Amino acid sequence: MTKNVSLNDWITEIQTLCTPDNVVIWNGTQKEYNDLAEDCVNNGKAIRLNPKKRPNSLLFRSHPSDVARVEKRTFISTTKKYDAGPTNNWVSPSKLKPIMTGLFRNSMAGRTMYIIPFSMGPIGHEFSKIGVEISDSPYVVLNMHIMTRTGSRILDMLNNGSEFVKCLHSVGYPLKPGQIDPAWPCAPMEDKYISHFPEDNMIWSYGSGYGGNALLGKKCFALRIASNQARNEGWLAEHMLILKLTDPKGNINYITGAFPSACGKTNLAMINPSLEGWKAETCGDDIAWMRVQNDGRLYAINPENGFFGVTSGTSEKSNPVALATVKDNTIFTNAALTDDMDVWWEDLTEEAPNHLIDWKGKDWYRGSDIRPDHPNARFTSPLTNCPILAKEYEEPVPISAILFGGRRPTTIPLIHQSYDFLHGIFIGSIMGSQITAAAIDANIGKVRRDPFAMLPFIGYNIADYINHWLDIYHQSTDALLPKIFFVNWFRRDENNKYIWPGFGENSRILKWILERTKDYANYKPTPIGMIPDVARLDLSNLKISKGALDTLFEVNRDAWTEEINSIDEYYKIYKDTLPNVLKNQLHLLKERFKI
Ligand code: GTP
Ligand code: SPV
Ligand code: MN
Repeated sequence: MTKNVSLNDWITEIQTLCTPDNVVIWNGTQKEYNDLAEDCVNNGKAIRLNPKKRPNSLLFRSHPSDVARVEKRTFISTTKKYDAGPTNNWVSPSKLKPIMTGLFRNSMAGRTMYIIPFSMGPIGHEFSKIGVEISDSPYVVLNMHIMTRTGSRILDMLNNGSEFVKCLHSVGYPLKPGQIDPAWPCAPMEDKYISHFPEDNMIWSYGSGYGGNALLGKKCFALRIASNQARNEGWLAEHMLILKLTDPKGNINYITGAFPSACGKTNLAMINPSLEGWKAETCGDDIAWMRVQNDGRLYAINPENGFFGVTSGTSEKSNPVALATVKDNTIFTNAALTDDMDVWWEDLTEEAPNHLIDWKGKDWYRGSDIRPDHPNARFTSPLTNCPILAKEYEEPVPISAILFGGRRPTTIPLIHQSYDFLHGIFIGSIMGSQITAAAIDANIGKVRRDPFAMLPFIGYNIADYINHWLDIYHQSTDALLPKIFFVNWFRRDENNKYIWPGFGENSRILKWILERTKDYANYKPTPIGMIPDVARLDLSNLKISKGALDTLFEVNRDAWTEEINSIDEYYKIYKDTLPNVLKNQLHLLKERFKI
């Protein structure tokens, strides 16, 4: 056992409750990783990819019902319903704990229980937090090994009495003696619970083995629990990428970007700028922990140690950096398998191979009308695989601009800037985006409000969350805080095609953004915010029609009247808790439109 009494007590309690066959403490060595990976291959849980093409890499195929986060089964369990707020599923701990204790009872029978000590953030950094995940899923262990800093170094800190977040996970599929384990065990939807107990700094996840449901350091800890810790301690835990940009003169700036799930964070974090002389480096692709420091500036650090990225759409043309990142030591989930034991996904190559094994393990032939990979298929790779990883990725970096964004086929221009920080908070609060395959949802493609790209991840009441952003604002001033922008790479034309080429070409917009943070680029005021003077935007060597540009930068009064009506309607979720800042900003927006 360990030298941490509360950890020992907890391990004993869970062992007694879940009755696993074995208990293993994860020390985090490469040998353990290799051995467990080999076990998974031998037990039919994983496929080893061709070592000549993809060294030390695995393909897992999930159960077809367990392919993404399950927002309907995700709960914030607080004593008072108010503390979960109108955007979260709430059940009181006194009701939820007995239900889940019943599910966890003997849930690990026939399985090994792994104790995974991990650090979110660099080991020992003053901003970092420790967690311990107990899980009966080898897939989770292998992924946590890549996604977090794990093992004996964290155990040492726990042995010295470090506090930790308790993260309990079971796939919810106990085995009877002699029963054969399926490749991807999980529980039926109605038994899945992804539960957060912020009052106890505790997470209980039952029934799913996939991604954010099961890798508890990620969304459950680094966003939902950490947002509670951040609120109490005066900082921010956000669903944001962190990007380092160096302009042709050698000036360095850092930006963050909050886009909803599967809306372009990883791709922007790995951008290959089309503009000559610009250099981009990755600090983080999904989560940023941010604090105002003594100089009044907002600093961000990535608490993760790996990428859990969407494969779909990733190609040599769209994202060569991601392709280099996944070249070895990578776990793929729900990609298709090629005849030479490598992976394939939609858009990897212009034409699909003739024959594949699809993500359900069935033969697939080119021309089939179903796709061979799952739209939420993912890669898990260490940060250090990324060829453009910034050398300061383990340091907090000062942020010049915050980008909000989403998938909006209409209405929202390619880029606009908020008039000031408070207007920026408003823009964050009204963010809308089409629902993607990153969560199991029947309404893929429907636009929903996703404030700050945090709708599924705010671990407390959204009104308090907005007020917390105000508190951060009051820790500094407009002049020192990042400038706030909204981008929309996803506007579509009448044929439903994206109008803007996106990816590396987004560097043109980043250039304008950085100029705006220094205040020397031209802009045009509009009722919704400041947009570029298109005549002065750097569109060198880009083929794009005048008509396309007109659409990309249009602020259409009718469309915005509809948008404002929809915001009015949406704000009703706050009832009498709508923060004044949002009321005032909505009023100002209406005034600027003379509505
Ligand atoms: P999560 O990991 O779920 O949080 O997603 P993410 O925000 O990191 O999104 P990601 O960068 O993985 O992109 C999701 C999808 O959007 C992929 O299929 C990308 O190819 C596509 N995408 C990303 N950036 C762009 C862009 O600039 N233009 C277009 N058209 N598609 C993009
Ligand atoms: C997201 O959905 O925002 C993700 C993937 O980053 S998951 O880890 O499954 O939450
Ligand atoms: Mn994400």
